Amino acid sequence: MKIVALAGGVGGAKLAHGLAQVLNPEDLTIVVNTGDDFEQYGLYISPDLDTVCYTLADLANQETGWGHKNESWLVMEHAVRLGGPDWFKLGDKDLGTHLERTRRLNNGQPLSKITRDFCKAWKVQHTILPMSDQPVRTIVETVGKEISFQEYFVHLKCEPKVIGFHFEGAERAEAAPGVVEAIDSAEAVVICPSNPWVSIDPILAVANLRSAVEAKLTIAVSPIIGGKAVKGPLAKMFTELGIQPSALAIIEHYQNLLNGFVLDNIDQDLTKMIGIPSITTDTLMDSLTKRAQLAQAMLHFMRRLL
Ligand code: FO1
Repeated sequence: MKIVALAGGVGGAKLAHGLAQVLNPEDLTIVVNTGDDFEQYGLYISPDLDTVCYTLADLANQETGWGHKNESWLVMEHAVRLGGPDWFKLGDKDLGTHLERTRRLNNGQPLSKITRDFCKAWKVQHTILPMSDQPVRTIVETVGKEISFQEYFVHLKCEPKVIGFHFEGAERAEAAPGVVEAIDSAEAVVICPSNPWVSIDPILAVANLRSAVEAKLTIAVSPIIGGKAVKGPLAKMFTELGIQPSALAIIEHYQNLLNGFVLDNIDQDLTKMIGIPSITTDTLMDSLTKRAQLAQAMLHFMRRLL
């Protein structure tokens, strides 16, 4: 069964990894959010692409979910000692990725080709695509000012009160080569348990992507379990936007896009309030095996709906 997964952040990377464990390379394409991308030390950094690639390559830091495992921090230490910014931690191995990506981008190579070459080098067999080769930047609208995603998420530790989001460049950005084709030829689309506002909405904002997904059987996994986010500011964002954080709020958010929904077992009581087919299972991916088990449960669910 050919699947396209939309992913961003650590939760997205974990389910993408689970799907990669149970699907052949030709049956899975992962489309990744690039709205978090930004520049630091003159380097182009693409955190969600790196988080997904490192995770599938078994290179990811297991504690944080982002950056390399067994990392060293010598370059950053010296740069900070000279007065460089210290709030966005860049490990030595990770800097190798940013140096080479920046070099290639400066030579005019598109992000999608760079990602393909990096995946080959990292022995990632499944296809990982940025949502677009053109820049899209997630802007977090907070009381009194608009801030870039990393400024909000890392530098300000998600403290500012959120009032909205927008995605600079999305209206001009085209889907990266192969993205629409992968969705069109897939049996189903999986929306990973990523933050809908800042990890999935930027992908759906890129030209033709929402309409391409709408034409497909689409299943989402709730990133909210028992009213709480597994990781990150999602529940806080919902509350600040006047929305009760719950798996039901996720279904509301995606409106008519979903044909099926996957909740955690502890949200069993919510299923009677859901108007679309749903299943409950263990959605907390706190082990490699559980990533594959969730992916397997989703494939069974999809086969029932197809
Ligand atoms: N997240 C943090 O909370 N603190 C960091 O210092 C940090 C550094 C970092 C470096 C490379 C990278 O690929 C990701 C990094 N992240 C860090 C995560 C990043 O903020 C991502 O955008 C989140 O994972 C959400 O997608």
